[in-house]
Amino acid sequence: MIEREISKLQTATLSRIQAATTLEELESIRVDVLGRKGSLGHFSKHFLKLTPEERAPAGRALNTAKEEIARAFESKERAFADEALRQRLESEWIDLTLPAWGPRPGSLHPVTRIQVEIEELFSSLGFAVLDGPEVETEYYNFDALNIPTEHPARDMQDTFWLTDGNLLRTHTSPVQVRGMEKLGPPLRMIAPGRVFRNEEVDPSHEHTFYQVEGMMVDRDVSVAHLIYFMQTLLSAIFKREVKVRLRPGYFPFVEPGFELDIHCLICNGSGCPVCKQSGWVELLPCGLVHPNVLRMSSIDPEQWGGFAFGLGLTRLAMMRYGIDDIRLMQGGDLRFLSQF
Ligand code: FA5
Repeated sequence: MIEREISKLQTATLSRIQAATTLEELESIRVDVLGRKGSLGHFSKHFLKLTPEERAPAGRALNTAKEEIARAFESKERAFADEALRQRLESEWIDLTLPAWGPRPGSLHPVTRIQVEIEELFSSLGFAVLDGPEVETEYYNFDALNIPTEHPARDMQDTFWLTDGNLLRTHTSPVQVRGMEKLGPPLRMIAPGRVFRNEEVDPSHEHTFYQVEGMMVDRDVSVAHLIYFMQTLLSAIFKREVKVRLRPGYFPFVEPGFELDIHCLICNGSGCPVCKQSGWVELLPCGLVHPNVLRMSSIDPEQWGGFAFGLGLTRLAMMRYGIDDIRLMQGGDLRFLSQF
């Protein structure tokens, strides 16, 4: 029976189509079955040998087989096309809702943060914020501050001398002199900046660190003014009660001179490498401006008086943030810096 043969071929072809895994495979099945010399065409040739009664059901079976097989090809091709599209979409997929890469946001260095706070505080108290050069002349760094060439105070600060006779400033105090020369009395100024000393580096000493110079020149300025401004400064920075002590200190450009020390906030006074086991950190030398210094800047000490201070800004930042080694400050380690 030819119908049975056709039906067998139909079933076999449908399962070959079903099992095909590539378009090429499908194409070769098409050639095998529907091609000019394909198996279905082979049946058509046999039709001539059939009786008219046999021909009608055989023709129907052949048409059904052709239709079924054509439908199976079509649906398999669609499945291949769908799969190809799915794979392409998957490989080209991007999530447009993800944040863009962009540069990583930075943050202000702890020293800069405190510097900005101090500048804002003193500006609100009527102080000008001045800047001065990091490469200074010997005159501004020493002579104009009552530190003559032979004075032992020059040995207190190991200096980086430049070959042209200038130096890297060892403190921000030269800006006092520049401020007095430029603005004259009455004067309220601060001068934050970087200073350099040829020192042995340890947990509390750097060769490059920051200070804030402060100066007020007016009539009848006394130690009471000095203490008031120092207390205002420290309570604004620490936002809590901090223990301080004032002891006599010698600086040729102030008379009397003081050292204001802060109770070590790293160890709470019990002793650590930052406070050199003493419980106190030297933070803020200060005093009343020496008459010679006023005179050198053409200010009459009979008419005017003043106070000055030189705050160790890097050490202040260490106390504020509990940083126990000054070398971290300029080490450039992002693990440290990204905490601020
Ligand atoms: C001076 O530099 C004076 N010009 C300060 C001054 C100004 C006194 C005005 C009186 C009137 P001194 O050398 O002590 O003083 O330094 C001031 C502060 O800088 C110190 O209290 C300390 O907090 C900080 N400091 C000094 N040396 C270092 C260092 N190597 N590393 C980090 N901080 C330092």
